Amino acid sequence: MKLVTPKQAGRVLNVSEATIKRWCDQGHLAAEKTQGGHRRIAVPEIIHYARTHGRHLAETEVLNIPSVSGHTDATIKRSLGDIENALHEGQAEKLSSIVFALYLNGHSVAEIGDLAISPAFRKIGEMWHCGDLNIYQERRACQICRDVLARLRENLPDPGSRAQMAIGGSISGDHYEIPNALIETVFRENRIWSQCTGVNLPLESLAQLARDKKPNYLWMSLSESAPWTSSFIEQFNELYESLASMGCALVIGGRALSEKLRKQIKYSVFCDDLRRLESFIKASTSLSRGGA
Ligand code: B12
Repeated sequence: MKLVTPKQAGRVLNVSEATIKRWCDQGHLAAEKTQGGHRRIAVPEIIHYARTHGRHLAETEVLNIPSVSGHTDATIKRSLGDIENALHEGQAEKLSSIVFALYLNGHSVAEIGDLAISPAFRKIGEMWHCGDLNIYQERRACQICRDVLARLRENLPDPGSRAQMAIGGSISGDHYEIPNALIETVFRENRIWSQCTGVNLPLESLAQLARDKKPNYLWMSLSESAPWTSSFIEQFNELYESLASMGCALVIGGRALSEKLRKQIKYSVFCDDLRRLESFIKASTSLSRGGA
């Protein structure tokens, strides 16, 4: 993780080096100390500070994050057209700048996913359907979106060694990566270690993964209808039972989960979007901490 000096942090947050040192010493800005006793601040902590205190970031190149100048007042509503353009034109830097700006302006990853990225991909799907977009543009849009989300995750505060863990992905026949990349990022933003293990995974392999890693949450994104035969449903429900006996929540969501199917399968929570997932995480983590 990239660390910066108080002087560099001051340049980025537009305050003096002395102010940064004071914030560190008062615990407002998390800092580590070098062996020589000098303060060093992790980039995600600076981003978190700016976001929670409504401060604009200057000289973002010091932090090695995308430039957000030109998007400092970005809101989801105003940015939607730019996100669509960046995706179908394959402009990775532009997409990064907008997503980082939205995040810095206080939008959660769940909001960015539900209200900007998902609608932008729906538009891409419509354009592809009407022949206005080539297949390579759709594939490239997925690639840059995954890269931008990975870069955002790198810049989220460390959940800490005692944090919970979430793993997940999509089952055989389902190749949709973007919902998984977003879910991974939503967990991470909510201070839960998360890892998407991939798409098109046999159910048995996900079950083995859960036995090996013993996560607190196992998510499944179901965008493409699986062959939901009675034996597959039985296998699915057995997975739920074995997760429940380990104290692991099975979190499901995605376009392919019809109401009829949901009545036949067992799960801990169904989320039709990422904001629902975020509420579930917040409720579960507050319960596990003994809160209301
Ligand atoms: C990209 C894409 C693909 C890519 C994906 C590549 C990749 N690397 O991920 C690939 C190449 C796999 C693909 C293939 C096909 N596709 Co396609 N695809 C899309 C597209 C454009 C975007 C999908 C996407 O990623 N959206 C972004 C995500 C973030 O949004 P979302 O899926 O809505 O998910 C949200 C929620 O559902 C929720 N969520 C989802 N899962 C979960 C899970 C949990 C736990 C939680 C909490 C939340 C959650 O969170 C998200 C944010 O709100 C859609 C268009 C659309 N309308 O979505 C078409 C679309 C889905 N595809 C379509 C078609 C026709 C196909 C093909 C059949 C094309 C073909 N002839 O080969 C194949 C099917 C192959 C297969 N077996 O899967 C049609 C489906 C039509 C239909 N009604 O069934 C669509 C709608 C395009 C269209 N307008 O015609 N596709």
